[in-house]
Amino acid sequence: NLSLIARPPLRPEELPYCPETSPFLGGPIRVTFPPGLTLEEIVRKNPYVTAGGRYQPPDCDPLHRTAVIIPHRNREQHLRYLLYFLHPFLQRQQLSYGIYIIHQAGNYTFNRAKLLNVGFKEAMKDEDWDCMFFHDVDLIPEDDRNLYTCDRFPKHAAVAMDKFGYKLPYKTYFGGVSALTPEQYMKMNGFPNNYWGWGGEDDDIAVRVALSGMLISRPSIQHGRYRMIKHGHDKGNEQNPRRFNLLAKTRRTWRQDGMNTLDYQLLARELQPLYTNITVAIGTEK
Ligand code: UD2
Ligand code: MN
Repeated sequence: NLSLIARPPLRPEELPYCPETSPFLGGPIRVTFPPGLTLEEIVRKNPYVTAGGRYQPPDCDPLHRTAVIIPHRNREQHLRYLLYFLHPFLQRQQLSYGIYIIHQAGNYTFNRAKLLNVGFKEAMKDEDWDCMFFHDVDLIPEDDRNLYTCDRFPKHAAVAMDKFGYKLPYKTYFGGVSALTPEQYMKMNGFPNNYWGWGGEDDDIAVRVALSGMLISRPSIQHGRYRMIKHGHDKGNEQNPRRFNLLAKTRRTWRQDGMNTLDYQLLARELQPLYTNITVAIGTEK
């Protein structure tokens, strides 16, 4: 019975600022996957989340506004688990936040980085976010102290994943979860639009960070821990055979490919209870 669900209270005019460190942080998170989890159950557990997957702390004025951008196609179960963990996690950090699912329409080869560019553009239409988190659908953060806020430099957050033995696989690794301010994002002309299929786009992004004169910031190995939900290779996201050639040219191409050349067709924008769904046609490889 929906009428029994607690409603967020009206927001008083003046709220004190939220504290620098949230009192709700609990440290390590026990990540297990409840069988038969439904979206309705997640909605019930997050009564303060409003349409489109938005949230404001009820009793203090947040210091940070973070948009979480998730590239997606055909990973409904992973999405459910991510939402189940991410909503309470972000609330414990006392953030103002919104969750955006960027859904690639059609069956053509997947393009993660281009979807992230679309997510950036579409999320910024809603609000002046001060931090964008670019988040794989299958990565669950395992520690509350992995703050979903931005740093002085582009942040690579997924530094310690179970699949890599909880350490960085290589020094310039930038995959999984990363966070940039809109200024940092525009300074590097966003992400590449021309990586179709699996691989290489994360390394290209790391190269763009360096080429635009920035460093990589990272949480500690104790805090930046993630579990990746086990999965096989997706149909429609085969290894990109061009990735090495593209990477060799990034130095020459990054200014001509990115946010300044992004084109796509917005097919739908829906305010779901737990997220804003952006369905987009992003075209095909040229
Ligand atoms: C690694 C990186 C990832 C990316 C990818 C290469 C990790 C943890 N992550 O992921 O950031 O650089 O290599 O492209 O090392 N997706 C869909 N549907 C699909 C295919 C992909 O939703 O059919 C999305 C989804 O958010 C997924 C992400 O794209 O998490 C990356 O794809 P993946 O999980 O198949 O690749 P993986 O785990 O090797
Ligand atoms: Mn994955």
